Formats: sequence, C-alpha cells, structure tokens
Amino acid sequence: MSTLKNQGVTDAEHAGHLLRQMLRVRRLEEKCIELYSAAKIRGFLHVYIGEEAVAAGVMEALAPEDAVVATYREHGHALLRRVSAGAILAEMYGHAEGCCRGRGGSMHLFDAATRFYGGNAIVAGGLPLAVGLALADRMAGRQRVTVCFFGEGAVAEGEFHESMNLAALWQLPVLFCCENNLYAMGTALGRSESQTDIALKAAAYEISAWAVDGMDVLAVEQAAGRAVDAVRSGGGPHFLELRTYRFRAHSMFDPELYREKSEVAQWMERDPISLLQGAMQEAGQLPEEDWAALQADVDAEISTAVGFAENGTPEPVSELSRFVYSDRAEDGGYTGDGGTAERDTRSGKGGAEG
Ligand SMILES: Cc1ncc(C[n+]2csc(CCOP(=O)(O)OP(=O)(O)O)c2C)c(N)n1
Ligand SMILES: [Mg+2]
Repeated sequence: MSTLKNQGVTDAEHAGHLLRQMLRVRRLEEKCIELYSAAKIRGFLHVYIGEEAVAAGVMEALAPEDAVVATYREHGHALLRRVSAGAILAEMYGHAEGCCRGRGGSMHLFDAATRFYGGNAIVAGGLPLAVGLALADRMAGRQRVTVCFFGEGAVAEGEFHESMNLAALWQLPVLFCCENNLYAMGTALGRSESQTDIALKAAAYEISAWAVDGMDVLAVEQAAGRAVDAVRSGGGPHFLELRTYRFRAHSMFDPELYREKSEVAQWMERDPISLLQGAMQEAGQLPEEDWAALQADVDAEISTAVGFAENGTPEPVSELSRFVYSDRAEDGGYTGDGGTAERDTRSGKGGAEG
C-alpha cells in the first residue's frame, strides 16, 4: 500500500529532506557513471539508481551510534550515513583522500567514524559481520542497533541462513534489510528460489518480518522506524523485505539481456524521487522555485566533491603494506570497544596509527 497516495505528505519540511537525500544519491551516481565512462573511476561500479528510497528511509531511523553494513551497491548508504561525497568519490579515484585512502574503491567504502562497516563485495558476506557486531553490542551491554543491507540474491547463500538462525537464537539487535530488486545479476528470483516470499524465509527463523513498498520512501521510513524501535528495546532481530528495482544494469558490464525494456519502463513510472516530488507538488508543498533551488544545491555539492576527488593524490607505493596488519597490537591489542574507536586520520581525530 502506498503511503504517499493514501496518507499524503504531512510534514513538508521532512518530506523535502527525504527528497533531497534521494536526489543526492541519484546525482552522485549519475556523476559516477560519467566519471567511469571517462576512465577516471576504474574497477567495478554498481549503481543504486531506482533504489534510493530504501537507504533514505531506513537511515532516518538510525542513531549515530548504530552500525550499518551494506553490499557493493553502497555509495548511497555511505553518503546518507554521512560519509562525505568528496571522500566517496576520492575513494573511487583511488586517492589517499578517500574514505579508505583509495584502497577499497567503489565496492569497499568503509568509515569507522560513522560506523559504516562497508561495502562488502561477497554476496551475503555482510550478514555474519552484522551478527558479530550485534553480538559485540550485546556482550558489552550497549543499546545499539546494527542494520544490514543485502540483496535478495543473498538468500541463496548459507551465510544468510546461518546469520538468521544465530541472530534469532541469541535475540541479537540486528535489523536485516533485504533489498529485493528481483534480480541477482541476470538471475530472476523465481528462477533460483522455490519460495520467492523472502519475508517468509525470515519468519521461518522466528524473526518478525514484513514486506514494504521500497519505492515509497515514507513507507520505508515508517517501517524502519517501527523495526528499529523494536530491535533497540530488546525485541530481537527484525527483518524488512524492501521491494524495489534497479533502473540501470547490474554493473557497468551488463548487456541486460535477461529483462524486457518494457519491465524497466514500468518500474521507472514508480521512480521513488518522482513519486515523492509529485506527491509534494500535488499537495502544494514544493513550489517550482524550491524544487529548482534544491536541485541546484545538490548539483553544487556533487560538483565540489568531484573537484575534491580530482585534486586528490594517489597513495605512494611506499605505503602499500601499511594496514595489512593492525597497528593496534602495539598499543595493547583489544580495547573492548568492538573495534570502533575513531581512527579517522583524514580528520585528524583519535587514532592509534603509527
Ligand atoms: C559469494 C559470491 N558469489 C557470487 C558473487 C558474484 N556476484 C556479484 S553480485 C551478484 C548478484 C547479487 O545479487 P543481489 O544479492 O540480489 O544484489 P543486487 O546486485 O541485486 O543488489 C553475484 C552473484 C559474489 N560477489 N559473491
Ligand atoms: Mg538483487
């Protein structure tokens, strides 16, 4: 059921904020495609275009101390978790100013300061990581939530089932967010799974799970708010199946022979940005000049970020073996903070780096 249609947009300022967040992700990734085509960004690149309402809605429910784990389609998650567009682009350029000093690239964005735990290229690889983070919080008595984003392709992996089971058995504070965009590379969900109702799979592990219209940012925000509250107050793991669609190819190397253009066009009619923009305009909450100003603001943010990335510097080869092993052992090993102490040398804060 569409929240946008049925409830209208009640809080114009907040709706404007959500619109801005989705547009920031869209414009950042449109720029990434351009830069990739110009060979400024190399390696793999998977864009989230079409799925922005999922990250934008879920992030609203989180507190700064919560943790986020994502997949290789994670530029938007990092941006909305407050990793700057400049640090993200510089990372894709392979520059030292990037959030991982240019060592991770598009698929491995990571930022300890915002508790953004990747950027994981292995399908389902983020799930056990999220369960481990939640276990650490449980053992340390912290009231934090770990949110784990993953594609529906992950449900075919053993790690999915192992993670569901342990999270439920130990009642760990994790919110699983399955971004069901119907395809895992070229494989449609129904070609690989006998049970395509993903929320039901989680329910089989005694996890509260429900499906949400992932193109409706207000519906996502509402569901995520409810789920995060339940997890934080000790209700054990929760699971959202966010029904969405990617408008672009799987990655930059994908001729898209597995789906009809008409199917893509049909989903594009439910573009999450246009849906919210349209609902706000209909409610008289988005005058033309405000919409133009919002777009200009976002364009300016992205163009500043491109400038930052362009002016960055590659890591010197002499630094190549740095970080292969943690510097931490030298200062006493495990500190009991779950490995999340701020070590962000980009900002000069904290850190035990030699
Ligand atoms: C364990 C593992 N197997 C295979 C791959 C290759 N691979 C990369 S992306 C992908 C599809 C994943 O689809 P899904 O989980 O639905 O995420 P989406 O790309 O749709 O966001 C596959 C099979 C991989 N990265 N990891
Ligand atoms: Mg998928």
